[in-house]
Amino acid sequence: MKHKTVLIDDLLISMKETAYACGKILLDDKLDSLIIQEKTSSRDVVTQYDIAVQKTVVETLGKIFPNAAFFSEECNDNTDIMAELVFVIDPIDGTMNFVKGLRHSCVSIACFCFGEPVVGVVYNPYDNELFSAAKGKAAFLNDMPIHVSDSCLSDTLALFGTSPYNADVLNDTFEKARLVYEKSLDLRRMGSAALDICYVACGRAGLYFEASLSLWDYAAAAVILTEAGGELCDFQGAALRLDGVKSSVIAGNRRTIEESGLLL
Ligand code: LIP
Repeated sequence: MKHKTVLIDDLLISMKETAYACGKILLDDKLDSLIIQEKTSSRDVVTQYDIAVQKTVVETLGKIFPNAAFFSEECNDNTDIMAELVFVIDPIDGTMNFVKGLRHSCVSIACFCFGEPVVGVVYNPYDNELFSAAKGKAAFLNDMPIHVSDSCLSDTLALFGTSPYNADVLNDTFEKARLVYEKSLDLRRMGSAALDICYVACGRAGLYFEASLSLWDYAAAAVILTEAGGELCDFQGAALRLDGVKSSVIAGNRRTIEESGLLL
């Protein structure tokens, strides 16, 4: 058991240091020399900065933990998510915000042990805010403890995502957005799922939802929200998928999730 505790502490320290280093890459952006490549559509792009951050994470953590595997938005071929040590990476969550200079993006790094998420780190370099958590050890923002709001939905802001990579969920998303808008103080679409979930974790918002997300979008923030006393489920009320298949996501406290009317 001690070995596992030491490993978890080592993971947390190394992941935080790596996230800080990657934050410097985002801050050093030369937006006038961006190389933007389309992936599945004009809404789904990757830049040289995504690749540079991913390379930094893989090289840094791979040197410290040589037996680790990596499952990243920009490179996830044949990674066994059930392996002993897997880092799940979104090099830049909020890529379109980054491309447009909207300065609301983050580096998201999760660590899975045998398929169980045990450490999450989400770093927004623009605000110098590092959200972190290790399973069973509470959640922190810049090393200060955080906890979800215990307010009812009508007293909180709600956040959502538009799943721009999946046009099939467009109508359903905006029907849900209206439903939640009418039950909350107001609605925000900020553009980074990981930061949205972390904002719920620290009580800035009471609820977040999005119809279709990849594991790397929510893996790290899910550890942080859970350790901050929050809950996550999919639109059917089931536990989020951790096998790499896309999932819908609702994040909040039990009360706001039930009050939202989002559960099918
Ligand atoms: C993005 C999410 C966002 C979602 C987009 C995309 P990316 O992550 O943070 O909330 O709406 O579809 O998944 O692609 O910028 O890492």
